[in-house]
Amino acid sequence: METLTARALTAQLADDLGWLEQHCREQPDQAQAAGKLHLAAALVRNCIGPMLDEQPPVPTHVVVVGGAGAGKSTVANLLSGAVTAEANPQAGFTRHPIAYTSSNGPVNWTAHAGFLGALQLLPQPSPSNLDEDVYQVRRIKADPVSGDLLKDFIIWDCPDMTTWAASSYLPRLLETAALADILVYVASDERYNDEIPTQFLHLLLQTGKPVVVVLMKMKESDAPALIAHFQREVVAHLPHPPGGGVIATLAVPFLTSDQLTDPVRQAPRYRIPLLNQVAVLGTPAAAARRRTVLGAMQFLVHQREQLLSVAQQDLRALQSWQAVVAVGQADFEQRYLREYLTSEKFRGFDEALLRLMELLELPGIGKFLSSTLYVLRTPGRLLMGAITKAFRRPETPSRPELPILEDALGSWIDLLRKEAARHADEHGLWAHIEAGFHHSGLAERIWERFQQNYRNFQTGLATEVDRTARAIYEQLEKTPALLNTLRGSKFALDAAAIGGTLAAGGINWHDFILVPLVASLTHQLVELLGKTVVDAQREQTRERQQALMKQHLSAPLAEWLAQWPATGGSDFERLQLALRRIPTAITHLEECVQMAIQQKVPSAS
Ligand SMILES: Nc1nc2c(ncn2[C@@H]2O[C@H](COP(=O)(O)OP(=O)(O)O)[C@@H](O)[C@H]2O)c(=O)[nH]1
Ligand SMILES: [Mg+2]
Repeated sequence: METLTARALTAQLADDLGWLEQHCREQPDQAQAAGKLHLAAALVRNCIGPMLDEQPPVPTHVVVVGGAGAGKSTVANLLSGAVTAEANPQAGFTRHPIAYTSSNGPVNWTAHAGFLGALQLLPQPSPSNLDEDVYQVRRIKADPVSGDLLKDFIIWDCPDMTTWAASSYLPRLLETAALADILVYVASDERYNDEIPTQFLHLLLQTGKPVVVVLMKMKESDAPALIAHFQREVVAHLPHPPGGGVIATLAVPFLTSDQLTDPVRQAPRYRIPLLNQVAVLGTPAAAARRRTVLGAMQFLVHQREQLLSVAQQDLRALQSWQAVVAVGQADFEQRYLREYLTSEKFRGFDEALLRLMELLELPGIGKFLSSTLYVLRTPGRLLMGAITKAFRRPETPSRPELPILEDALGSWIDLLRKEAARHADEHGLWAHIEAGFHHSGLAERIWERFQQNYRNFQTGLATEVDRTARAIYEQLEKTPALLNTLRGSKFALDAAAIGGTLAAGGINWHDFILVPLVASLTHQLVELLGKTVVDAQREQTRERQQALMKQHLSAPLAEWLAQWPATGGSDFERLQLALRRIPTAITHLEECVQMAIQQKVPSAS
């Protein structure tokens, strides 16, 4: 179960990193970042995966890398002790990785699932210049003089480090370099400081692997000076992670053709120091492998942000799309408020106002008194009514809601379409959206969404308005004490005003005008208070309706639009999946590695 989980995890992480690498290669100026992603995926496949899968630490992998014509194949021969690597003056002759191992060395080490990623094991020996996604294993008979280094070591000869561009052999080189427990970096006298190989070396050193540098083809007398120079000019500027870094710089001066054809017997002076370095770094094998795996893990942890940063352009494009969606949304909501809500009357509230006034009239004997007052108020009421009517502005009939929303949506869609066309050549995401409008009926789908959401909005709204209007008088009905106080106050106000008017002037002919007028005024006052309460509720409802529209209609639509480019199996959906999964997978993998290493420590020591 544990193994299965770890295996699934490494497979998924390698897959996500691989996807990101491909995505990265489709963008300009990202070749180096793509290389780094390939290396990361290859470390997961070739170092971490096998270790979690209980693969034994033997054989130890020694990988020879360097620039074109530097002498890699020559060094591979020095190490293996057999002249089987085709040293060739033609640059880029070696096109796929070739492993050299003893004929009685370990078997089955290639069997691990995912070993060397896309590279297939060639079933029969082939020339090194076969330009395919393959690797081959050449078995060498042990030489009595050279000893049998190859019994526990595999020596890998690799394609050249010449470019970051996605030439077919760059991924093959990175895949094999990731496998290394020990790296041998070869540079020739005349090109020891070439930019591209040095950049590769810089990257590879970040994996914590130990590197042995071999400088080739100088005059023997120049060797010490060249070594010093290389250390000062190159090594000093390279990373030195714990356990890794450039461990030694060796010189192999220009060899004679005899030495080239029989390095074991003719060039032991140069061969033995090299073998010693490799043997020291590779023994014990378990410690070497632990260093490889920990280094790979550290690489993933430290480079996590950088690995994901290749998606920055995509995220920026997605954010700018989302900003355009938000501008459209704000505009849509504004139009609804301006063109519809502001002039909407909420007729339900006028009814609520009537009910409220009715409630304030006194029941029983009070009703008689109220009726008297009602009669008294008649002239005033008629007068006020006439005044109000005279001064009320004619009502402009408000436009129905749906056409306003449809117009607003139309402009929103126009904005999106226009922006998509404007930015289409800037980033694939915008091109994808433009294609969405042109070929996948994006506008129609927006309309469909809108209609669905509009129905939800209407249902939500009907219940809401009804509930608020009812709540106004239901609240009063439910609290009789408050209602009676209000009724009493209104009556007292009426009575006091009338009484006051009479007392002030004695009974006069003009009281017949004044008393009804005052009674009417107090009623108007109370009605105004009631109206204020109801109007405040009406205003709240306006705001509430705006909020409901946002909740049911514009916000879900905006959210759907904002995410649209990253749905429906698009590249951006895959991208987001990778971005989400990679960091957690790395954290999880780190725990697995720590656990596995702790379990292995007692048996290793
Ligand atoms: N005479 C001589 N030729 C060398 C030496 N090192 C490399 N070469 C030649 O330089 C060419 C490129 O070397 P090779 O090992 O194939 O480089 P690679 O492309 O890095 O694998 C070949 O023709 C080698 O024979 C050396 O020390 N002496
Ligand atoms: Mg070669």
